[in-house]
Amino acid sequence: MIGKLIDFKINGDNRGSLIAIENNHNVPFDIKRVYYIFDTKKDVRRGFHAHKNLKQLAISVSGSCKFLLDNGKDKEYIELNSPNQGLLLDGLVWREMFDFSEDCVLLVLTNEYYDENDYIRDYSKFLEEINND
Ligand code: T46
Repeated sequence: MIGKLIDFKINGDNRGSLIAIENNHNVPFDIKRVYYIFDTKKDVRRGFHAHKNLKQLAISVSGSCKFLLDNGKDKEYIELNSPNQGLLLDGLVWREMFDFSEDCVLLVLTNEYYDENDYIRDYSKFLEEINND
């Protein structure tokens, strides 16, 4: 698999559910940044880039969305539709996100601060990077 799915333990009782995420325990990196994507308009596709070094864990804490992942050789489609499942993205992976439900809140944890220089936003440059890797 290009992306790795991680299942989180649900601490549930008669009041409801709670999930805890901890640095280097159930997330395999130190978390430096958290962002979330919400209110995505109908039929919008986002992403269209790869990262040179960033590690990320994406969780659809509400609703659902789909990822297309591409490592330059293979492609895979993953649907995130559960707050107890995270998608780990590590290494050179082209990603696109689509089919966001109206209520989707996509939470993303990362191991680095935001750095536009880490993005590869051109697919042919992405393939060049893969071949130089
Ligand atoms: C990724 C996918 C899953 C910031 O100012 N700080 C941030 O931490 C981020 C992530 C973005 N921004 C700014 C940059 C743009 O002006 O927010 C705007 C939207 O970002 P972008 O077009 O990169 O969003 P997506 O949905 O295409 O991609 C995002 C992440 O950028 C990316 O790292 O892997 O979600």
